Amino acid sequence: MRTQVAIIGAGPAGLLLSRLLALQGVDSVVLENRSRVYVEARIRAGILEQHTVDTLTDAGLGDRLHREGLEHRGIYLQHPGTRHKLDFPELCGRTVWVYGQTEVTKDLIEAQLDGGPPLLFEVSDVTLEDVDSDSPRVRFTDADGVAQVLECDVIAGTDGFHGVSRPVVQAAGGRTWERTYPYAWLGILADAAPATDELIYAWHPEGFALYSMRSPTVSRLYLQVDPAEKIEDWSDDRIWDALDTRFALEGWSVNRGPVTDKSILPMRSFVSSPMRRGRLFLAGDAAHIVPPTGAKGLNLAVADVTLLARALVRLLTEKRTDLVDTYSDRALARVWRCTHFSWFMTSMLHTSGDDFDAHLQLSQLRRICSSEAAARELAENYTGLPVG
Ligand code: RFL
Ligand code: PHB
Repeated sequence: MRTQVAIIGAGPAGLLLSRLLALQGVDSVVLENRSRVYVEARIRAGILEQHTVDTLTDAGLGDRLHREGLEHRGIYLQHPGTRHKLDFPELCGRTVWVYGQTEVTKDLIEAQLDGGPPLLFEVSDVTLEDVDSDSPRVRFTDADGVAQVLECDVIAGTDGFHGVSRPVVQAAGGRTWERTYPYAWLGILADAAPATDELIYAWHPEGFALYSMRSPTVSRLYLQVDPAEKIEDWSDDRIWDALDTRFALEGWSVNRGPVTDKSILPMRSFVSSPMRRGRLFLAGDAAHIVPPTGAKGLNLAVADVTLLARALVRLLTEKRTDLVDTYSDRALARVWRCTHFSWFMTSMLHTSGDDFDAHLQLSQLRRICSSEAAARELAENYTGLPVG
């Protein structure tokens, strides 16, 4: 087998890269170690920045997004007794969209299987070879158990945090930075109409809570919990009671409904540099992880592959290396901005039990709710800065 770009991993980063390359006449093969059903069922991010929506739309993937997605013009920031709306169009002229990552992934897979480049599910034993040469290759075992070799010009490592690509880059030298936070998120999906028009980010002495949604009939809610908590210890009633406490506001209440999914997610920041070794390029969670408080993970993956697609088209069709040579630095500049913003939102909203911390957090929240300059800084970062 031969292709121009071998793409490891069919998450949003790998699938969108394949699509963007195909639109520019560059062929690729996507190798995914999970099944289609598994990949399409993973519940993850829910907020798309303006840039992400524009990129998907320009790539011909915007039909269902514009039909079923919900455009949001702001968020609420809450601390006990106060709920304040940040109006994004007023503050920075942009909006965000609520459209689940599961739906983005389904749209990408459907487009790929409908005449797009090959997408192979359930491959195993993926190994990358000769990435320092101009003709690297990928060995893998296909779904029928047959050993295969994929010769290529470039390998894109879009295989997420636990993939095989990052270790190959780091083996040639590089650095990683990691921060784990002393809290986790308990997330639920519920068949209940959201009781709010915009997302609510709520600071509370008992811990942070986030009110999000997937559709007019499905709510997505999160609670800050200790990372050692076991999901079995959280009955639906206990979760709803905690949500009632943390979102409490006079004359308003959380809408309850059947809980259809429940899990605990760890929170970490992680950055790996450089995002390139020879002809192997990393993008998305393979190179970086942010805690979800800034809603940045999926959007960063899309920003990376937007830069990478342009750089690879230039390399493979014009034989010019300028954009691939600067890819890692340009991508990392945005990665660090989003890493900072995600850390900032996380640090401002999650309680530690320390009273000094609590006073600093409340002071920062009041500042954002009373100063247009402070609110604009949050709005610009949340809705997404331009991709350079
Ligand atoms: P993905 O989505 O992890 O996709 C990587 C793909 O690579 C496959 N893979 C391999 N394939 C072949 N060979 C191998 N050796 C392979 N190893 C792995 C995997 O099966 C997978 O299909 O990375 P990508 O494309 O970079 O996309 C990034 C986003 O998925 C991610 O940033 C966000 O979902 C992060 N994230 C969240 N972000 C938010 O903004 N809000 C959230 O609420 C939110 N929740 C989450 C999340 C990430 C989670 N993970 C990764 C643990 C919840 C979870 C559980
Ligand atoms: C979600 O809807 O899953 C979501 C929204 C905003 C975040 C994180 C997750 O900051």
